Amino acid sequence: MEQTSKIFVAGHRGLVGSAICRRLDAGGFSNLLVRTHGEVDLSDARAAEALFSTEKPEYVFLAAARVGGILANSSRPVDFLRDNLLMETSVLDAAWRHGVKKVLCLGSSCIYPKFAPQPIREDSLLSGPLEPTNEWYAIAKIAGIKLAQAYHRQYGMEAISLMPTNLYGPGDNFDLQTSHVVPALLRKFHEAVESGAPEVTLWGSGSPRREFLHVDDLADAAVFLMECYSSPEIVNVGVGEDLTILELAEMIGEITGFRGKLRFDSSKPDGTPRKLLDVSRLTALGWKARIPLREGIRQTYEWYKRNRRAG
Ligand code: GFB
Repeated sequence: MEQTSKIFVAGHRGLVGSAICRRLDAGGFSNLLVRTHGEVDLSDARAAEALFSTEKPEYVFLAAARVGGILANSSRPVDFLRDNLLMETSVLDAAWRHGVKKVLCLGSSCIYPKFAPQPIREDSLLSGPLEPTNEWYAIAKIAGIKLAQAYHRQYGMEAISLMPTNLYGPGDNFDLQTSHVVPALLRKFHEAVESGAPEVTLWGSGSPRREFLHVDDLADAAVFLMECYSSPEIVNVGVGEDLTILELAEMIGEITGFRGKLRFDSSKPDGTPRKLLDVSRLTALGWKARIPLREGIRQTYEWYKRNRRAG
């Protein structure tokens, strides 16, 4: 990418898209194209086609997606399957029709089988059954990977796909029904400290293991791969280590100053027992995550408090 290349960041208001914009700005890329969902609905193929035809972007970061935590995924299957399929299809097709030089697609570690050998290598894709709580989203993201590979194979379009592990960071969704675990726990602990509540309730058993990547690290990896990677083979993006949800809760308790008890609501799902990514492909390409989990969560907590006050 040249610093003046026209770069479309689809989904620039989301957790990932906003981090990619920050990273591109910091890198001196000055010709970013962004549109809100209200301006252009990317799940509408005609709207995507009109945008590409008028604006002619040269590079595309496809960060627009319908995303959410374990409960949102299992309770709104149509939104997660349909909306993601439509967005991937319209953006990849418009990109091909209008001669985009390269597209970067974002998947997720939940595309891998529920009981994939750990750490999970990229070749585990489609080797076993999926985790039922997020199979709708996973199927949409697998279709996105295959569609990108298909455009590469049939038309020679450069389209690469990254599989990030669980993400967190500034700009995350803190709604307790639809969020992922890190923002949910930051909010629950913060509100418990504020109100003096003696306990906080977590979902599931606390025993599942998860790996967490700061979204600024993901954005850095995305720009790195956009510049130096062109294979249609997918690439995992993670930190290479994980912890249990209980350990995560204890860390967030320390950061927020919560000293009460933890309770576990076993009526809520645990999801997959573990999904630690094997990051050797990315490491061999020369990229490594830099933000330690405790520091990243502390910084996200500061962001949350500032933005909560600002309403
Ligand atoms: O982050 P999370 O919603 O997503 O949940 P997944 C991770 C773990 O934290 C699960 C537990 O075992 C939850 O039961 N947990 C404990 C909580 N307390 C809470 C809470 O208050 N809120 C939430 N949300 N979780 C998602 C997929 O799975 O991961 C998506 O559904 C996507 O498709 C995303 O892939 C990265 O890691 O289980």
